[in-house]
Amino acid sequence: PKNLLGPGTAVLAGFALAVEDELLPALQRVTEQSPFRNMVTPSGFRMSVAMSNCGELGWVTDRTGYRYDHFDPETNRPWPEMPAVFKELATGAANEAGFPGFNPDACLINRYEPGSKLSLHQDKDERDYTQPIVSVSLGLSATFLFGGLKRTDPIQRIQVIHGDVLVWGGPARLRYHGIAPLRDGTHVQLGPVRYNLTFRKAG
Ligand code: MD5
Ligand code: FE
Repeated sequence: PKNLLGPGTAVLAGFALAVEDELLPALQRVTEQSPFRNMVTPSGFRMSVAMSNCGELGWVTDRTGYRYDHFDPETNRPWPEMPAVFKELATGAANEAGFPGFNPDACLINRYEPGSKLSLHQDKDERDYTQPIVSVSLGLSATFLFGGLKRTDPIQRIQVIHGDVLVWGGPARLRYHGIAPLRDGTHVQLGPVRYNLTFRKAG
């Protein structure tokens, strides 16, 4: 795998395509059980990215803060189980990137529509920063913003397309990152939308 983004990163171009026929129906089943919603940040802004989760723990935000929770606050039920095809894709990608034994307990599902964005941030709500994060891009392409360990470090931009899998671990785990506003478009299979599956060991 290439680590053109620096130590601890891997870009596995098209890695998810081999399982897309199982992945897309599984995504549909999960989000029928826990539908997409636009959550509110602690400062009171509604996010332009709509989210759901599967697995033992789900990432949530509301006026009280960010956290991982066993329950979906919209359905008051546990998050849907992580489909086997999701987990196997994530562990396979982590392994390929040099992180054997990755055992994700959380999968955040982000849905971007044209104009949706994710501002520059670090992922700091997890317990163990030695565990990598695996990100699967589906649908419309996006510009991934990749900074450094400080907010003011220079930003690299890379395009991520349907089927790409990125892995972040070790020295890259706490790098700032974000997604530029999604451009207009329609994906042949998924329509005017980008999905990102973000696998983490949260607990
Ligand atoms: C996305 N999601 O495309 C991205 C993919 C999020 C989020 O950022 O927090 O939901 S995950 C990209 C990522 C994770 C951890 C570290 C780094 C990038 N990194 O060091 O650049 O919806
Ligand atoms: Fe993030």
